[in-house]
Amino acid sequence: MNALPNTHDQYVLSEEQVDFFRENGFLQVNDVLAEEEIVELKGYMEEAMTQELADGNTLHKDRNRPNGGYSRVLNQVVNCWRDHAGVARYTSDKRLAGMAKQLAGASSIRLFHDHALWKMPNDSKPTPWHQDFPFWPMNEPGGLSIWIALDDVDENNGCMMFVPRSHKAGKFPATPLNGAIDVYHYVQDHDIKNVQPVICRMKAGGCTFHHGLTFHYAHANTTAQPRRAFAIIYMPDGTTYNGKPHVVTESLKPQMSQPIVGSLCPILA
Ligand SMILES: O=C(O)CCC(=O)C(=O)O
Repeated sequence: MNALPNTHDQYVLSEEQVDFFRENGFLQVNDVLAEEEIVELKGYMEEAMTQELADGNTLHKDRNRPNGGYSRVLNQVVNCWRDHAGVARYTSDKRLAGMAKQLAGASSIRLFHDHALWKMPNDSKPTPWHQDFPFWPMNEPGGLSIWIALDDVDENNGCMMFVPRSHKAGKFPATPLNGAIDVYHYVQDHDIKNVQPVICRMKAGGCTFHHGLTFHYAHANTTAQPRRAFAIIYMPDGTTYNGKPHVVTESLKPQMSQPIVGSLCPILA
């Protein structure tokens, strides 16, 4: 997909890009962050990650479990923006949220959460096929993610892959992402099993968007360097709570079937 005009105020996706997303459930957009922004965000993320590792708050502690544990798939820190004001600038960036709003076709879009997604070298495992929506405490499936590459990514270090149109196949069961179960096997009776996945290789500063119901996967990192990505999950304003326990909503205490709102899920665009 085309690079964006470097306006620094607002990014407007073309009708073709929006149509592509609506039809296929994902969209690659190159050159979303300028080089100096990539350097800055990488620095902020390293600080946020180092702090979390020191506090023992990442989901990386099970490295020696059978199947390698989740840490062999990802080192993940959720809601870096709450602890790092520099990261918060990017999490609330109106250029990024504006594109998400356009793709969702929403009148306004809220933050659900951000997360650092580091795929570490040494016995790295792929992120197995999955949909995100089954993990979210939301009734309506309008949420979407932006996944920003902070390093150049390809099949060797963990680029993403999407199954076009799989967001139209409905919601499948959620399973742990430690690589033990490949959720893709649930769709064996569905037409989408015959659809060729699309590999999204990118330069640092490029991004993909994916719908919460789109099946996606990331390759293992076979290089000697971490693969660093920053993702932000957005939800259309008015998205309601389905009661599922979730680390993001636990302090908000939303009411069943009521909109997820509050200072930790602000409107961003
Ligand atoms: O970064 C990865 O390996 C996977 C990311 C992912 O599954 C997501 O952003 O929903």
